[in-house]
Amino acid sequence: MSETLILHHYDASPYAEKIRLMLGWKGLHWQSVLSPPQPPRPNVDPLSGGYRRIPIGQIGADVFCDTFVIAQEVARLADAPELDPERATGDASAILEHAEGDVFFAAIGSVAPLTLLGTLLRTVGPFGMVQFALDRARMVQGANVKPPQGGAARSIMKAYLEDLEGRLADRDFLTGDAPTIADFAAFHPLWLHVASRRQPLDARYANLVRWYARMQAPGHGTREELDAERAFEAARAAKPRPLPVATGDADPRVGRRVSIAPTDYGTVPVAGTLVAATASRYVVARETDRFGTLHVHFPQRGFALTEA
Ligand SMILES: N[C@@H](CCC(=O)N[C@@H](CS)C(=O)NCC(=O)O)C(=O)O
Repeated sequence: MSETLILHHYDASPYAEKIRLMLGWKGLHWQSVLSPPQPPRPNVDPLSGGYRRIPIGQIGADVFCDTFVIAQEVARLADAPELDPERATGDASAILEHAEGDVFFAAIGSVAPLTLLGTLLRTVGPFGMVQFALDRARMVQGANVKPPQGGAARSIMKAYLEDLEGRLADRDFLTGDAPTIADFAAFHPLWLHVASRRQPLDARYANLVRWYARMQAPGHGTREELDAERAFEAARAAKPRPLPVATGDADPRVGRRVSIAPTDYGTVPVAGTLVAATASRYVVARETDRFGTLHVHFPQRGFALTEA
């Protein structure tokens, strides 16, 4: 079984940038399948069973939804436990949660609407811009979180920049001398902010500006472009890997038909049979005509499992 990570993503995706930089820091070779910036995503929907967010990871017949589990896979492939979000505690865990909570949405909500439209126009063209804006408006309407906008979003961003600037006063990375998952999680909303505004970080935040450059310096590792058919072949040719072993009491729902969906936004469910539940992860088996059995992995955190 090939142990190369396939990343289904699009270049402008900030969550994907978090993973691409982790791959770069660890000098890993990985395979890239480019997805459209909004559903439908024929390159990956058949594998995931309809999970709507990006990025999605794939190793053979195992499919990884959400950067929590993708980061765990990168940590495993690189033998780098500091990249595993399950191991983040204290400051690292607080930074991660904040960056991927309010700050992620504030990074966009704080940008003037006309500037944002200009950025979209340059990135995806006029037709793409309309499609994208309609898709995201629908996604936000159906969400269980309310993204901060305008003044509220700007205050969140200002406090975030100041907090990171202070943390970096006496160290190269947020929790010490080397980057951990906290640095990658803190980075990607800033990357989104910089890209959306089309302006570099304010030079007043000198520590932050240096850290931002440091984080980007290694690049993305060795990226090999694949078309979707090659990723499908990899799924067809492999069997799912052995299931993780749960510690503690077995989840009574293992073996039952379930559906699983994010609780915050993009809440499209995936259906299958629950085949494993560890302290942090669910694995759902999907029987498909096209690829045989696939195992789709989700974090427990931020996802709701319902019995079918
Ligand atoms: N918690 C998810 C969040 C992923 C996320 O929000 N991704 C954005 C793109 S960066 C997304 O999927 N937006 C909607 C879409 O692309 O359909 C993760 O860590 O993977």
